[in-house]
Amino acid sequence: MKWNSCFKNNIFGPCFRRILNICKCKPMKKLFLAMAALATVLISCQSDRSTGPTDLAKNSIIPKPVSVTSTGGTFMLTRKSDIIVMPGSPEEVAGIGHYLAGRLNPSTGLGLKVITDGGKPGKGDIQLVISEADSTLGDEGYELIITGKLLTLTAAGPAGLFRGIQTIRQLFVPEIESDTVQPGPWTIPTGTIRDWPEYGHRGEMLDVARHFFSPEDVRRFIDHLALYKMNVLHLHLSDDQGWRIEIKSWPNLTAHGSKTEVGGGEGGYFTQEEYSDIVKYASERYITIIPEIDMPSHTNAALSSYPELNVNGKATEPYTGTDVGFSTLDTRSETTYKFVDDVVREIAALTPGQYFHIGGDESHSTRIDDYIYFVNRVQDIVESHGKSVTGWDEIANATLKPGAVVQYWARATNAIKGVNQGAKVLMSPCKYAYTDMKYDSTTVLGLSWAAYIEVDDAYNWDPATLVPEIGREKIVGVQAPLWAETISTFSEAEYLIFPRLQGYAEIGWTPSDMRSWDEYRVRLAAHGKRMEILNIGFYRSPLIEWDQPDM
Ligand code: TNX
Repeated sequence: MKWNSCFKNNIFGPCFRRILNICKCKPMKKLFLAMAALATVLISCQSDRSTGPTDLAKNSIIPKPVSVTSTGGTFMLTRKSDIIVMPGSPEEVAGIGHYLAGRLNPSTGLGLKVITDGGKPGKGDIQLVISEADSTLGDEGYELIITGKLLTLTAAGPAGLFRGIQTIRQLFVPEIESDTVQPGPWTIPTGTIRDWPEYGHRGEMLDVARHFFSPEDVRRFIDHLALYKMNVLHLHLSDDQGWRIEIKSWPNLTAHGSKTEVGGGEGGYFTQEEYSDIVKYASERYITIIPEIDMPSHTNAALSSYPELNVNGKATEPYTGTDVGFSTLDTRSETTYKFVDDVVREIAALTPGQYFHIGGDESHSTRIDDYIYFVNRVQDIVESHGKSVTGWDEIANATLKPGAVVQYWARATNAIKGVNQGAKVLMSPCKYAYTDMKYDSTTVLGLSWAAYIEVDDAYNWDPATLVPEIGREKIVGVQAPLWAETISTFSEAEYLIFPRLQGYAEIGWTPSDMRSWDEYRVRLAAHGKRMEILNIGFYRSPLIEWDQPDM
């Protein structure tokens, strides 16, 4: 019997005994045993490389999929693999195919092509199918059937296919994310994944006002949101320290109001063209941009750009500190409402999403009756431009319009007031979901007024039980804000955002009874390498055993 087959067929017993008998002395026996162990390891490694992983249940996908069934085989991408788009699919599906090819080709070097002319799928192909047959999947759900021959991704519409592609990415080893050719082989286990989100709103907020981040930074961040199946990016576009979006009818907002940021840096702003490019880039990833103009407080950048917006008619000085609540628009002046109308009109015209965020937080220098009058009028303006209102939880003190969404960040009593008026709630509780909070007392960046939020704190909460009066049916989803007082580069932003973002993504997607920290932390560990390859400057939490292999 050959040595190789002796090991491969695992019939160690007779082979071993015979040889051990031949090895008369102890050192020889020991040497033989050591060689045998080494050979076993080498052979098993080699067989792993040729057959690949076979247990789909042992995946590290974040957010955790709703259902996974393993069939114990292996699917492999090869030079013959292509991406097949079924004829008759909406045009967008070919775009999604090209997005997938763009993710897979740089690292695999396999040159997968997108075939749209009705070619029959062959071994190693990925097939993208639109079918409404399975209504459980909803708008963003998908089904992935992986056999030894074919990988078939089915969804009711393009958004579901796009989410499913993120699962395909994560099934491969982290090196799939590389932008240079890696050795492979490119194998994944066979089986079926059926998956859909718990909540329709899963997002992050980026404060580009306290410090400005470039359109390139924002686009890169959108790519990272996409990888974790998030679907909303809320942009906090104005605050005391800077106005960050071009408004053509009020040009001094950017000519003057954009030139500052916390600490005295040069600030910046998005031209309308740049903003539209961001919106388009996000929508190609099935991510909706929610623009926020924070009012009536958090408005010093506007107040210093236009004297007529101030109660006393005098422009304020630019502000580069970190206090809050000291500024207010003149809520009883028609000029203010002309201003708000122009701003909302111009931004709404560039924003396809349903919501316009009116801020409304921390208006400590606005009298409560003025505040309520203001929020009520601004809601009318937002509605007149075809958008629904969303705002920080304080807006629930006004009379909310049907369809309004209250973003709970600080006061449960406010959120409950909103619910009692029929509004829905977006969950951003500052004690769990504020990504500008430090991880612990040693974190250099960030603030700590709400809490220290370690990676387990960020994961271990359930939006549906956080506030007993606000049940699951009232909640639209989860959003984690990143306030930018203490961060001035995007790699600093990444340090605070990752790896808490993965937890928020999973809270938003995976049913709470399927989530457990002990199981999640093992999956998260496997994302360390992936984040490294993607150059995400994440926080290496001591709670996670990083550097484990991906599967
Ligand atoms: C509170 S959260 C704010 C922001 C600050 C943040 C800092 C909210 C609606 N308002 O203006 O940037 O705290 O953590």
